Amino acid sequence: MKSSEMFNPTLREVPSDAEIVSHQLLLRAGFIRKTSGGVYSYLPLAFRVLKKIMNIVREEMDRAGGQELLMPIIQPAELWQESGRWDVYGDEMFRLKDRHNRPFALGPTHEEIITTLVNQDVHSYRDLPLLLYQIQNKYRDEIRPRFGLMRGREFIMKDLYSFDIDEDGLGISYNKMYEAYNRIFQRLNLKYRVVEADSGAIGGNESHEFMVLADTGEAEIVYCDNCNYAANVEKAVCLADKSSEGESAALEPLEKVYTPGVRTVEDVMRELDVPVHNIAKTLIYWADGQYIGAVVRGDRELNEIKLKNLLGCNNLLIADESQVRQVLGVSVGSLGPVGAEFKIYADLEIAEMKNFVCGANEDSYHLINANLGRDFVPEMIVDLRNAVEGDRCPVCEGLVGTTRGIEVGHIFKLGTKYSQAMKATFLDSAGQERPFVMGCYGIGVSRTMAASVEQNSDEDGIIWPIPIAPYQVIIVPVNAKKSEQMEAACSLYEQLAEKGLEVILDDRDERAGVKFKDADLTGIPVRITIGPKALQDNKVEIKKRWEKEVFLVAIEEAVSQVEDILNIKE
Ligand code: 9G3
Repeated sequence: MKSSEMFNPTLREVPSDAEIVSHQLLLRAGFIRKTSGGVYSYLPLAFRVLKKIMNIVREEMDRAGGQELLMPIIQPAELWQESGRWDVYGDEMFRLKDRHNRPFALGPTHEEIITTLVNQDVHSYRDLPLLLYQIQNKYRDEIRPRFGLMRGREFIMKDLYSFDIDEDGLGISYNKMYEAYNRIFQRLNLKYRVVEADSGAIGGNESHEFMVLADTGEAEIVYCDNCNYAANVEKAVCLADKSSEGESAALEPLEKVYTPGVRTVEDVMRELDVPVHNIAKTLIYWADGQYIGAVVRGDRELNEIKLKNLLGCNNLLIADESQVRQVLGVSVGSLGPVGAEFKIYADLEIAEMKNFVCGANEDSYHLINANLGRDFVPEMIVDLRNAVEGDRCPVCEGLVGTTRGIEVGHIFKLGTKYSQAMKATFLDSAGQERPFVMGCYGIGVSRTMAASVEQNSDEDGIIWPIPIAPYQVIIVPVNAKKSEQMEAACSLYEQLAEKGLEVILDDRDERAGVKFKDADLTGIPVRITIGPKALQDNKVEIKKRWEKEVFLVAIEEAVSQVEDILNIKE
């Protein structure tokens, strides 16, 4: 492809709303353009990258026994009503009506469609297991689409669904996908980590996420280098702290103290001169129609996912200042578990604390020397907080660290949640009717492209890994007007193309500096420069995008040198 003929509109300035490097560089280098908030056009270079990612995904899905199909984007409401999910997702679903006023959604995912499809045509255990997948656009009306391709409202997903006879079969299908995903992310040259994950609203009981390691990732990962435990912070288990075990500090008498203007944990620390680990923080939630209180140590973050799973509720909303005032007649800064009129759930650490400070459920007052058991009895004492760096690993009790990641893959054991709700059954070997045992497995294809840029760039632009680079080689004649340079460039171009390589010839009448800058920005792995001086000695210059140095090679050697770099052998 000649640069002069390419649709590759680059930008000098980074649009101000592009916060992360992948968004900035994909825009600047002319890979994507915003069509609407969270909705992007993939320009030719991006589409080449996407096709390469899709092909790697496809190869590994096929190798694992998957069969590719393509389901509709337009999905009738009835199927979602059958599964009970039509009313679960609210405004996140793009909803539309046809001319007869019948309701539809733009597919956010395809559990309902595939379950219906398989139920219609699969009747016997002999037809199982079945692994079906597609690669397709998905639609989710995110409240805040952001970070370019990371959180779009339209995005490309590979979704595979497994159908098995029983849990053992599901285990086998799940492991196949686990292995296939590892192969995919290795082939994509990504630095990633597999972590235990919460299944969320989708249901089921085992789930792993594949996280590309990046500081800009939205997910927080808790990991242990001692034993390899790794989990999303949403899921990471916190152990009860045993450090104070055996200590039997005397329980001091509970006392109410006047604390005007004291609202935050910091205020309490300062005004009452207590360390933060001796303060209990109480948060009020509206949980499916009732108020409940959750208590964690002053310096801890409450983990809403743990609380939600514990309560088994659909809707969990924190009560704000005005709701707390209205319902409990007290400011949020004075909330506490002692004498509370609602159920209290206490974090494990609260049970270990002695003589702590908490709100008195009365404006301008706190309690000192509060103790769980003596002064209040919670509904439950459970792990409710977010894990932090330095916590004990729940597996080996070593110290955990934390890091950030971009979720590019997520696999779930669904069990029979969808097949039961949708009455999707088969006949087992004894002629018994049984629901399919299902799993679902997703890869964010467009997000994976962005994640790759997030991990592979420098101050000059993108550095595409060879397996997904839009083109592998760019040839830059220093002066396109000089016929001997252009002739050498064209000859090399033909030879490389003959070898099946994907090559750009920068034939533009631009200064060499401009062409080098664009080649760097675009991230093409290998650059061949043809300049007047080297050409006199029959030499050209080769540069790898990920190294600073250039080296000269004889022009007849150039093709085999490039092949070596790209590691393509006949
Ligand atoms: C919805 C909306 C948003 C959603 C869902 C449904 C997330 C929804 C979970 C999944 C799970 C798996 C197939 C491939 C692997 C992942 N957001 N999820 O079900 F209606 Cl609006 O999509 N799906």
